This record gives sequence, structure tokens and C-alpha cells, in this order.
Amino acid sequence: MRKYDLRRIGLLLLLCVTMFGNANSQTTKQPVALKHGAHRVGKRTDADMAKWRSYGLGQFIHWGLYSILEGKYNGKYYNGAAEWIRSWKEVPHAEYDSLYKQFNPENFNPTQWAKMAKQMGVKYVTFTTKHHDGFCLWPSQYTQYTVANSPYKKDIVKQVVDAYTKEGIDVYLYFSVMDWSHPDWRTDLKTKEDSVAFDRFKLFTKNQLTELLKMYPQTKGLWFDGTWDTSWKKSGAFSDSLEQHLKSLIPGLIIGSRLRADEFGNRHNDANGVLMGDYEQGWERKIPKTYADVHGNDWDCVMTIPENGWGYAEKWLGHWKTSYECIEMTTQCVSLGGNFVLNFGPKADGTFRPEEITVAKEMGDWMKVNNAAIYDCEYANCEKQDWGYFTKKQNDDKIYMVVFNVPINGSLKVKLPKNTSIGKASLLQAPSTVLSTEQLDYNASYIQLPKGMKPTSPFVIVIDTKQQSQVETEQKAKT
Ligand code: FHN
Repeated sequence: MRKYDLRRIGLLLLLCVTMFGNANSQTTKQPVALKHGAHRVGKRTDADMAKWRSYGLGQFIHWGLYSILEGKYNGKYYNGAAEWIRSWKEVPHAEYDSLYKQFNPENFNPTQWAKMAKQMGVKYVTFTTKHHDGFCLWPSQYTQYTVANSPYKKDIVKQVVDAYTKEGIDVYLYFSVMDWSHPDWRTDLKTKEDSVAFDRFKLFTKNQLTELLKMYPQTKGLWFDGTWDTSWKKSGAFSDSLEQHLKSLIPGLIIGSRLRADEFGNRHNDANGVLMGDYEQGWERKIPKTYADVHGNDWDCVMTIPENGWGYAEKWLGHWKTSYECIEMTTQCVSLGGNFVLNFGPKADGTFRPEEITVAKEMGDWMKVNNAAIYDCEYANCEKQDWGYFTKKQNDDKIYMVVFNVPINGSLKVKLPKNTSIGKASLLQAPSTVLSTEQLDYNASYIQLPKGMKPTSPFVIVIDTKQQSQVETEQKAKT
């Protein structure tokens, strides 16, 4: 019997134990034997994934030909996301597909980009190598539709990978499987001809991905997109083998849940409800409300600054987020065990819009002072309170309270996990300021802020915890 088959049997047994382990369980659902479902139950436990988990904050960059149109065509503003403008009925495809002849980002300065990201405090970047339009920002040998044939000519992906790596920021490559430029791309496989064409497309996809990982071996992971169509959902066996192939090229490579489908066409979670991929990639422009919502998975949330739209648009229609909101979202994600990844959409000339520069700068200023509550932090298992969010240092008992709303009386309620109490509470920015605490009940306390403290931005309280003895915790009257 092959090693792979043994692993599958093991996984099925593990699933049976998980599904039927509870003797009182009412569940009667049998686990489905899958060839192309998840190959692991639970989180990855290796060092590369531990590093991913410790990031806290990341940057997303959407850059491509769409930035030339700036979310408008013939003086009319497109209502959708700017990077989707090719799909707008107003835009002739032939015209869009010729935009590469104008792609010449004369002010692109990768070192400046990476330095801005570093100042912002991001630990990883996800960069669009190819979006849905199919235009490649690296000189792929498998298509003519690349930066090499634009007036700019130079390899953009390489410059981004090198500059960010130099700043100590891990690089992840975004890759859209859906490719509007490719003649063999199909949304469904209805005929024999479709299947034959799509087989060619699958080989093209594998070649491009192999090429990317060979050209940029510093890559830490791949961020897949455009995998929702029926054609891809019918290609579970292929995406499974593709994932294994890519992981064999760079050991430790991280791939989220958007790449694969199982043999029934289920995406993200297989027919047994188990996550396929190293982390959950479903949190796009939304954040889980409670820890239960993340189902024990690693996850990240990707977020736009404007309401919707990832690529550059001249006008941001509607509300756009302030650094305050982005800091709160970062904290909220970390408090629920995830990473927060904020998107930037550079202009066609390679510069960032002022609003994005401001958000990056202000977030960075905040991170500089308060990053202890973000990096290497995880879910703290404390009951959420209205003043803000708890995070906890991984492999440490320190708990952080990131305070966004101060109660009028200056008393912050804290509910720690069972059998845990506050040893000392102090301000992160002024560690010698020990805050007075009052025990309310076995696991609830008030922490009192110093009189007259008038915070002007979210701040952090550090709690050293201590374990309560059994005797202390048992002194509760029975009712
Ligand atoms: O359609 C894309 C969209 O343009 C953008 O790239 C986002 C980023 O997460 N992903 C897709 C929608 O899920």
C-alpha cells in the first residue's frame, strides 16, 4: 500500500473519531471517503506556519493595467471595483487588452514601497503577479501578455520581491487562476472541446506557477483567486496535484483555502467540512464576530480602504477607512487569532495616492508604540468587553487590552479565563504606571485608569496573569 493511501485511511479514521468521538453526539452523518479532500485535520504545526501566524499585519497590493483606466472610461465612472473594469460593457475588450502598450510606471520605486510598508509595520506583503485580466507583471515565457512587452519592459515582480525581502518583509504572490486573456480559459466544461481547451489551460497555469516559484524562490506562499468557476470546481484532482507540486518546489510554502476543490466541487471546506489549505481565505472585507466563527482554523482578513475596489480608481466613491478604523480592524483580527491584510492600489505611474500614504503612516506610528499587542499575539480566551479587544502573547501568559472606548468612570471590566487572575496591570507606554485593580468575582475584575488620563488614540494595558489555586477558586457559594 502506498504511503499516500495510508495517510488517507489515517485521515478518515481521524475524521470518524472527530465526528463520533462524543458519546452523546446526536450526529449520524458518516464521513465521506475523499481522494481530493483535506489532507490534514487541524492547523499546520511547522515553523513556517508559526511565523505566518505571528505576522498580525500584512499589506496587499493590487497593481496592473486597470490602474491606467483609474476606474473610469470615456469620462464615465465605473461603479464596480476598478480592477474589474474590463468586464464593464462600456469598455471594448480589444481596447483594454492593448493597454499594456501604455504601461510605463516611470515613478515606480520598489525600495520606497517596501520602506513605506516597513514603517507601517507590516510583516508580509501579497502582490498581484497576475489579476483576472491575465496581464503578467513578470516576463512569463508562456504568454506575450506581460510587462516585458510593455514600454516599461522590466520585471516588476522581481523588484517587489527583492525590495520587500531586503526590508525583512515576507512576500506572498497573488495569482488569479481565472484569466480573461487566455483563449483556453472556460467558465464551465460543457463540451468535449471545452475540456480539451481547459486541459491546455491547466497546463499553462501549472507552467506559470512553476515559473514564478523558480524565478522568485524567496516566495513564502501563494494567494489564489478566481477559482470559483465551475470549470475549476470540476478540476479537483488537478488542483490537488498542483498544490502538492507547488509545495514540493518550496518546502514550507503556504497556500490558503482558495486553490482547491474536492471531487464534489466543494471549495474551502471539503465534503466533510474540513478546511482544504493552510488557512481560511474566506474572510474578504469581513471579520469574524466571535472566536467560534473561525472554527479552529488559521485565517486572514483582506480589506480595502474604500468600500469596495482593490485597484486604483481616481475617485473613491463612498466612505473610506481612517487609520483608526484600520487599527481597530487589525486588533480585532489578532484578538480572534487572524492576520489583517490591508490593500493598496498604486497609480499607473507607480506612486501611491495620498490617502493611502496617510493611512500607512498613521498606522505605522501607532504600531511603533503598540506592536507588542499585535505581533506574535493570539486569541486570549477572555470574554469580550465593550472597551476594546484582548490579545495574548503566544507562548506567554501576558495579556494585552487594546482600549478603544474608555468608560466615563475610567473602570475597565476584565473577565479572564477560568482559574486565572490579574497579577499586575500597567500601561504599555508607561510600564512603571501600575494600575489599581479590584477583584469582583472569581474571574472578573475592574482595572482603574489613572485619574485625568485622556487618551487621544487607542492604547494598551498589559496584564501579567497568575493562576489561582484550587482552594481560591472553590470558595463560591452554591446557588
Ligand atoms: O475579484 C477579486 C477582486 O478583484 C480582488 O482581487 C479580491 C481580493 O481578495 N479577490 C477577488 C474577489 O474575491
